[in-house]
Amino acid sequence: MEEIISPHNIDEQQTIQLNYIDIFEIKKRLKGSFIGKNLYYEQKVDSTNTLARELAVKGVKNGSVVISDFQEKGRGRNGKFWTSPCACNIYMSIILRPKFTPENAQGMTILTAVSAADAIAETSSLTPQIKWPNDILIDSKKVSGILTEMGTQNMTIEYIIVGIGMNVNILEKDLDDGIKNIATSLLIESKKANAQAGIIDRNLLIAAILNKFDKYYEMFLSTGLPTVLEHYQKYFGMMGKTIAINVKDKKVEGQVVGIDSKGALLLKTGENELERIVSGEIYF
Ligand code: BT5
Repeated sequence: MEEIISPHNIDEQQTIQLNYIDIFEIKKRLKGSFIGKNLYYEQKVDSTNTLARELAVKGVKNGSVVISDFQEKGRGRNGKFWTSPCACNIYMSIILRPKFTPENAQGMTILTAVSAADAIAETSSLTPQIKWPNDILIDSKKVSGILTEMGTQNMTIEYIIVGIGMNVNILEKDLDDGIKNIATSLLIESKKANAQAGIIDRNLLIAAILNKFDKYYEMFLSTGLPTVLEHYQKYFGMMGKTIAINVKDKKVEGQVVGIDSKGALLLKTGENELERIVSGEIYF
């Protein structure tokens, strides 16, 4: 396989040499019934979510997955960015064609978060935490983000795209200045525990995430989000905490008392007041 050094990873010693993602290495590890049976790989894309949407509109199969080594216009929620600088991280999107109704789509972010957290916990000695709705943190820093987008017609889902960005092998010096204080990578965190920690195999990690996704998606379809939430609790460090959250232009404060069966955050905002938050930006 061709070896590359991305421009962002060249330092004086050229210490890090990385391989491109190898979809055959991923495929042979997939255990599920349909997720990733169709794998699309592009070395560089604008955004895997954008390419996934184009493929979804063209009619590709339920469970198809788009993976890339670079994104030039990686996206977060509400027009925010996702820095995707080197062939050292994970940028991928899963295309779903569910039969359920649009209000269940938020559940996809929940089950993707628990899939990603499980995969990290299983393939490393790190302890991931989930920050509702779409962040995976390690030691309070963001290592992964999820972007769930949906195409509907007449209140029927045509497709859901679940995008996962995960900082895997990026080094601290290569993190963009804008995110240096809030972001981390699996390698950065692994090296804190063990200075000798080596490059993490992204093919293995991608397969682990997809296998977990397959498992939790089946669980979601057969028994609903509450069963998935039982697994989510393990990583959910927010229960009982008092938080402030920006919902559109409004700031809501309250105590986290749970997540409901559609994936919304439940906040106790007064003696007898409960607020149901569908999306927002949390500040502790
Ligand atoms: C997210 O949005 O966290 C969703 C990120 C989803 C990225 C994946 S990559 C594959 C697929 N294709 C795409 O184009 N997107 C998806 P949000 O919660 O809005 O967070 C965005 C914020 O995270 C930014 O405003 C930054 O503060 C921070 N951020 C940006 N890049 C980051 C990175 N690489 N690591 C950690 N934090 C980052």
